[in-house]
Amino acid sequence: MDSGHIKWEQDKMSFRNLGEGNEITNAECIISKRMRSRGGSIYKITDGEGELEFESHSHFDVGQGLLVSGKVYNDRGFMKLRVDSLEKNEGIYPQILEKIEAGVQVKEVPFLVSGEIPDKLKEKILLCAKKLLAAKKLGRHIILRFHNDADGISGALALTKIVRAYTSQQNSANYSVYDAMRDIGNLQGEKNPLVILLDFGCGVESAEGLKILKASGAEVMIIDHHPNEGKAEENSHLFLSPWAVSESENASSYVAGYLAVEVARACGVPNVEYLAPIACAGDKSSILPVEEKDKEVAIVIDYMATYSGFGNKLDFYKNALENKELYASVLVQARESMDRITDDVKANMKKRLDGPVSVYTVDADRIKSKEFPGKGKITTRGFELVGEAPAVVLGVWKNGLSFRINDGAIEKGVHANEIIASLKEEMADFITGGGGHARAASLKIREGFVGSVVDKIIEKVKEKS
Ligand SMILES: [Mn+2]
Repeated sequence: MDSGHIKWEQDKMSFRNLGEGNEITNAECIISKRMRSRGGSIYKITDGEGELEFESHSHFDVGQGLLVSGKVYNDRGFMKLRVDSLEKNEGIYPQILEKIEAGVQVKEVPFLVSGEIPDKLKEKILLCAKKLLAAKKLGRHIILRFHNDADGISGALALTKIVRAYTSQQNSANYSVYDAMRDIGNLQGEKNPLVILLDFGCGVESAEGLKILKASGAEVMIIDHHPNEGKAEENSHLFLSPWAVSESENASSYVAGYLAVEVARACGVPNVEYLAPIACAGDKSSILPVEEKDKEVAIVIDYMATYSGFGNKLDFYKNALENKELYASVLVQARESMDRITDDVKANMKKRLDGPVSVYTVDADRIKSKEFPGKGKITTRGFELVGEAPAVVLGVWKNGLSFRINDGAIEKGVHANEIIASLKEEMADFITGGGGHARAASLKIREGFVGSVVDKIIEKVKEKS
């Protein structure tokens, strides 16, 4: 058989430049869409450069690789294929995906934030954009897991303006082995799925889950701004993180929602910019101007996220933000809850170290709060009360604590993530988990040992200042 001849013909015969009457032989392609029609289905196929349609009574899944032969005809303006032969082929997906990714056009718009970090992230932002646009063209199956706060949720709202995805709320900063098993289970039978983790996944406690997910064959994209202590680049295929290009503790301020908005803008999504300051408001980042309205939206999202469970779909938030009455009512409740705790926080706050960097604790178990505001927000409220002098505020409760550290203390080299890393080594028996940013982080501690961990933290702050 003259296989060279067939190869030559295929090289010439791209779906892009096919016309009526052309014949194709064993063309490699992928089904990118299935539409019902009377008595059967219309399938859209792509060879990575162009698209064709064919009708069939057989069932094929989206993502199925095929070798097709047939003749092209014009059906009221659509180029369709009268199929002579058709053979399933599982091996060609990656090369066609690669072709599509190489061919999609992204928009190079100036970023919303200028500076070294966004400049260095440009290439990764464009790669994420290409991957998502190509995924859309190919009808790829996508799972989008987003962190359950204003940053993660506004980022997810931005990404779903690019592609349709199965969205699922993640009520933890770690991607656990359980999470991996659940995702792998849900992905059974899906061809070349893409899993996106947004605003979480960088911690050491995510590494094992990520390894398993990656080994399952899913492609993994991580968009996160948490310090990359879990070497997430090794356990993912595409890693968009300010920590990949910077070691400054300010890297964290390039929040996940902001990064997602830049990806959406590179995809040409209009009117997506408004989500970036909401993400910044939620995570207290000042890379963009944040207005009162952004803070409002962030607190509404945070309030709703606190009361909603794992796996929550994104539409829940989208609908609430569009429903004026619900939005106003949630805002009132959230603000009242925040105001209500202020006196409690003042009463339960103690100065534990008076020095160049002071340390305060807030006993979060004594604050009358239901689920909202949670421990982190209680700590933040304490933090807002201490003023400008270099300070560390620790919200403490029976089996954990939360750090908030201000600029003055950061400048003196007091970084929560570094303290946590050394505590994990020195007090491995007491500390059961934790992580976070230089300015904001949290620890899980065995009950009964929170006091000794606080003492140790005070010692470490003293050493630095
Ligand atoms: Mn975040």
